[in-house]
Amino acid sequence: MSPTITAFERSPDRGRGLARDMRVRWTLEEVGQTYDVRLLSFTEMKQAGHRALHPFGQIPTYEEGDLALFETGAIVFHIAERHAGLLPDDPNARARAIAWMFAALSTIEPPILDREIAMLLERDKTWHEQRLPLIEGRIRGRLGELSDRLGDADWLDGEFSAGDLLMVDVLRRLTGSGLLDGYPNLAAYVARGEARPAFKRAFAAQLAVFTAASSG
Ligand code: GTB
Repeated sequence: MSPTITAFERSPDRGRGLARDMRVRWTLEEVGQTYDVRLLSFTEMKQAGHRALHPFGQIPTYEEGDLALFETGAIVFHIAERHAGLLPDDPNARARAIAWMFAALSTIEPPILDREIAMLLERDKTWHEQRLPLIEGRIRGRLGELSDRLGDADWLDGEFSAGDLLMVDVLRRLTGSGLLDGYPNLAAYVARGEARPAFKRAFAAQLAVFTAASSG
């Protein structure tokens, strides 16, 4: 049985694959698992039916038989655990790949998210001009450390893993900010992720939703 995920009926990112259903779609494509998508309006996301699946009224969710999950880290981990290809078999290598999943979501993503909030919701605040460089300084600090660790390797720890998938997806949120420009190895790392056939299929699928919504 194919799992069902939820996604924006009309994504505010205009089909650039920056909403968080993208990482779940990409994961499913990597492991060759077909899936269905239930599209939600902002109103529907906040209604009791969806909140039963997602306590915070957000997308994406993941339903598979009796199981309903929210939080993309948990969803990607669940899929990666049940299919071959995204987590190494060797127990230590597997633990390190999982550490990179956490690093993407709890060390790299938070300052990037702070910047998005600053740009989208705090531009009119008197302190916006002071706060933005502080946030961008924190992002650059993390990018520098990540860049040093990646060096000239293709992926963070051996073969491509769910850790790389989440890290690339998180770094893509800097698209258009210019912040990756100072780290050519990270820009190339993101490009390597985006060149994967599974990424391209996932990207095309989410873009098709936006294109259909815009032409309707
Ligand atoms: N920690 C959760 C997870 O990883 O699953 C976060 C889920 C989340 O933030 N979902 C967002 C959402 O539902 C969509 S992805 N927001 C609506 C709400 O909270 O009411 C965030 C997002 C939105 C838009 C863009 N964009 O326009 O570029 C990028 C990312």
